Amino acid sequence: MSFSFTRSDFPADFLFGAATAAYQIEGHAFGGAGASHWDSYAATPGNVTNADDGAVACDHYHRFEQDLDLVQQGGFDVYRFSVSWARIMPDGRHVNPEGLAFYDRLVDAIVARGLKPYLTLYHWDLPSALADTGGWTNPETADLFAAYTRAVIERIGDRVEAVATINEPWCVAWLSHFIGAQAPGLRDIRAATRAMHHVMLAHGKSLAVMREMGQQNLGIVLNLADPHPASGSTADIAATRRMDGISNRWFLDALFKGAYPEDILDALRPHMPAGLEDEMALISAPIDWLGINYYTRGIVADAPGTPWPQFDGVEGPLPKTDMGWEIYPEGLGTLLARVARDYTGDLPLYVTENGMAGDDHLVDGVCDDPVRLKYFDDHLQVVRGLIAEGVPVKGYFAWSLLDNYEWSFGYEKRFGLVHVDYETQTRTPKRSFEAFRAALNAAPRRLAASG
Ligand code: GCO
Repeated sequence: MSFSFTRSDFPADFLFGAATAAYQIEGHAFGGAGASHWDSYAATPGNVTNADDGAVACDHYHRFEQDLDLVQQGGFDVYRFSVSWARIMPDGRHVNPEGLAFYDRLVDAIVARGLKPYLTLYHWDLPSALADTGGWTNPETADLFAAYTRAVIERIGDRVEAVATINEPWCVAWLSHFIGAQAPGLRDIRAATRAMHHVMLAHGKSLAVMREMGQQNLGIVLNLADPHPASGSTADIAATRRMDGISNRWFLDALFKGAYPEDILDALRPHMPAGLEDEMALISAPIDWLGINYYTRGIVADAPGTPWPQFDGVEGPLPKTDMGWEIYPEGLGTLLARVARDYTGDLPLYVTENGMAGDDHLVDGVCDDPVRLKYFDDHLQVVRGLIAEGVPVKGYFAWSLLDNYEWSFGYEKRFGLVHVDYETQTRTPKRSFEAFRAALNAAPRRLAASG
């Protein structure tokens, strides 16, 4: 099986990438990294499947050369990766030279393969020492994030093509402090509210530091929901608006309108830090691109009799991935078109993550994943349609290069283009990887600007 497109069906400057994140692949036990709040979250019974943690993960720390060879062989233009705060600053404040040296080698190895490095500064792995002082509920974390940004950019900023400050602020704040499904696993509206602001403040402060340093091509990565009411009832429609407010408008309005949406702010205000209005100019400073991670849609029903925000997610009827997420490529189209129309205009948009977990198995050395292959194909056809309509989508990143540590789901969920045998650390490209390899190598590769 192959894709229904090749590289030449996309604009000449369209970028294809593969994405990963530090804690999910590196092996946090190596290289003098400090404890991450994911280590303690995973060590607490009931939080993570099999109590798996990221201590070894894919051992990318020792195998990154081989992993980058795969990105290159797949025909990708770009490699999206994150750096770990706790590896670079084990106590969140002071540099571990071994940590920075690792990323220095990594970026050199990316560039040496003619790939563009797309750096994410924060992909969820807060140093435990900062969790001890309140983590994202403490505004000091935003200041420390700015200092960390400076240390990273001083060392590798000269070679990275683009930088994202924060990956998925909704997950960092709401999922982790209100729903309690990711580290630190809190379920507290005041903690969640503060985190919802401080994570955006951290973005603003980090951005300001990078602007001052002259770093180019700066953005942020949001995971946006494509919300659908469970029925046509007024109550379900209103519930869907609340969900949209927390998941989408909170971040988009802050970034592009300089104010949080009034309907959500009204509900959260009693828990908000004072003086936040003064910080909105920093948060809404112009960015150069917006990344959007998209996996599925959300179906929302009113939940009468429960406290605000008074809604529940409802299971939909469509075929689902191994995560139980409906496969709904149309949602990517609706979402990106909406963002461009209502918020970003001509600003370049990137699909910074898209992919699915499958029940993947190696049989005679082959990992056949037809559902994933079709998933990628269908979503990339939606991207083609968007481009044809004039939506400025400039690139697409498959999540993920490797099977990896899927957070609360441990190693049980496999999102990779490449299968990982965690006993032997053997990498086996899946059929979906081969489809990318065929489609992306079908036309001559453009020379990367940096190499
Ligand atoms: C994200 C997550 C990834 C997940 C992926 C699949 O950015 O969404 O950070 O790390 O692995 O989304 O759930």
